[in-house]
Amino acid sequence: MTSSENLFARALRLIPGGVNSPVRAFRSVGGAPFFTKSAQGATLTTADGRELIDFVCTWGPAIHGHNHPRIKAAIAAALEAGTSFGTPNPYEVEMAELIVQFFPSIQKVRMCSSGTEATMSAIRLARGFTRRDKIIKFAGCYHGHSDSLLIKAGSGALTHGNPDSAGVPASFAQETIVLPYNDTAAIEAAFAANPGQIACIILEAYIGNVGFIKPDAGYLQFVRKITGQHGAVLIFDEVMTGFRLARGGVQELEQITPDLTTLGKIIGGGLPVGAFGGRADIMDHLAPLGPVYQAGTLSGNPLAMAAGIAQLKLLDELNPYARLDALGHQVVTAALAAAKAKGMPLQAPQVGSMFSLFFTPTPVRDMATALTSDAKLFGRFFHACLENGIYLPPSAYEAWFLSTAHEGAAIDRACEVITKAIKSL
Ligand code: KE4
Repeated sequence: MTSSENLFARALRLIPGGVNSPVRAFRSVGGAPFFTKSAQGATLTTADGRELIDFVCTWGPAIHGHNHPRIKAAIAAALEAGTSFGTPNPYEVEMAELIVQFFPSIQKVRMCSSGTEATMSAIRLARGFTRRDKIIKFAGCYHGHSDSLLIKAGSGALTHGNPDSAGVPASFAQETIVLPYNDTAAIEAAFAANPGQIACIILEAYIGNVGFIKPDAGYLQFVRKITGQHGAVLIFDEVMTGFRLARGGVQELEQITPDLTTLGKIIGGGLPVGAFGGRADIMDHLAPLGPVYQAGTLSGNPLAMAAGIAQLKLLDELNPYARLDALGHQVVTAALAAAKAKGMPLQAPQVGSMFSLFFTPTPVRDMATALTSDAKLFGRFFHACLENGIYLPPSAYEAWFLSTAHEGAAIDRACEVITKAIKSL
């Protein structure tokens, strides 16, 4: 096995940026990415033989740690029967039954192969169901890379967004209204300025993609109420938070019933997966029943379903949420204590096994306040941790994740390193 440096040099010749997903390239923290040879529990083993305690957890799926024996065994058993059939298979039915059991708001569900597919399909479904074109998303929320959603906040609350990515036609961007998160007046104004035109609001109810941000008290209840009043579909994007923050995600914590929910990550047990589901009267607009087309060669893939079923059953058996919250609290408590001792401003929002550190004196409640965080300082912090065997998300604007496998030695070691790293800044 060659070194990360050698692998990266070869990758750069053939893969744009040397990576198959941009955040992996370390562009915002500097330096070159390492390549992972294997993963077990809370640990990654790099191509250079280094062992790193992992706070990315493959961006969420590894809630029981990497390569869990139960999930590995489930994949192996499914593999005996083949890898893909292109027909309905028994695993899909079992997965659908588990999802509706965990998420009471989901009456019907459709599987796909990524979170991007799930949110893209949910928006098309909301547009087809309401026969309206405009959608509302929030600055800082990331819902995958479909054209309608790669739109950054324009200036002012009601401005139609400007494409965040080249290649998104202005005609697409004009249908996406980007608002500041945690701002109820902005939502009211958007509905008043676009009467009868808004198909849906899609949001990360707890944001994980600009760092971790919680909603103000009552905000989500407001969003639920105003979408109901205007006949707009409320989509909770729980690709990241679903099954992670609670058995039934944020909608269980907040006791809110969205119209549609998108899922991914954990339900694939580490294999490619996505899902969207919700009210049956909306879902029944999907082909082959209704006029909204959506499809996928590998949707409901038996290996991914078997892995996800094993993962969800393990969650049901272990009910690890209090343990995960204690672990997350242990990390942010250590970081805040180290920053306090140094007189360094630090925000450390945390719920369960999702949290992040913002190097700013400003309480973080939306993208604008998140961007007051010192990203350069985070880069130095990131590398001080990596040098001492702790791998954090390689961006100041991502949520950290941990797993049940972090309990014990790994979390203690991580708190030690994080404390020392903050002191060294
Ligand atoms: P995927 O298409 O990457 O499976 O899912 C898109 C997506 C949708 N919704 C939410 C709330 C998400 O967090 C994501 C993907 N999350 C990123 C982490 N910030 C994936 C990491 C990456 O892009 O490589």
